[in-house]
Amino acid sequence: MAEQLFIADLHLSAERPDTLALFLEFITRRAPQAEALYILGDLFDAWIGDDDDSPTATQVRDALRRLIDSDGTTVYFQHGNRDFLIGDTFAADTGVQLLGETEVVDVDGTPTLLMHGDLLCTDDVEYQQARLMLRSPAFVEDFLSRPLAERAALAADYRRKSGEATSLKAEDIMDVNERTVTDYLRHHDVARLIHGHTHRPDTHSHPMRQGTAERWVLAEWHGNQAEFLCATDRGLEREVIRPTAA
Ligand SMILES: [Mn+2]
Repeated sequence: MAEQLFIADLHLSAERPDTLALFLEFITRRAPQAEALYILGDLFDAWIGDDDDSPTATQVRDALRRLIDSDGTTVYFQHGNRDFLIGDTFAADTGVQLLGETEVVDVDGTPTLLMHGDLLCTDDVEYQQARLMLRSPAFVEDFLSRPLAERAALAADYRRKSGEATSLKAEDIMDVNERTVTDYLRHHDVARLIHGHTHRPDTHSHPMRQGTAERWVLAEWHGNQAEFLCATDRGLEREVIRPTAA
């Protein structure tokens, strides 16, 4: 049966060449076997605009384009908090289809809610306020109107100042609020949620009014090992990719 793959929190950047190499391996070796690849945000450690012509941005764009054009895998992209500025130009350049911040898709026959995950962390009031400010049209318009080099410097400065932004450790990211999780599940009338962001890979059960809902949390990527989810007619399974010996 056709496979659907789910990944999140790769945090690709020039500072993590091993993770970039493993992602490129995943895209050329594993992803072509799947019908669909869902990238649930934070593919990049920072995205400063679709005109970014850095080697990392270019390599990722080219790899996604090849996967979609040559191998026929459909690729969906949901924004993370690091790469929420990915826009229509990136989608046109690569062929990926941009998703909204909540999307319900059929995963092996089960309606499944897909989210990046940061919206679930409602106990982090400071973060949610910063999130609103960073995504306001006025902030985005002003930021994108600046020269590429200035945007790169501003993004680096922001990452230095923000604790979460410099660390991949789960303890530096607040976990989800249980009540918020069940509110989203109920609102979308689903019994399964897949998300990333918290760097706490696990599978949770949430008691609902009717039955129990599953919450699958994706792992963050590292250069020596990365975990992703694969859906087939056997259900959802975790799978690991490691670099092939050089
Ligand atoms: Mn995130």
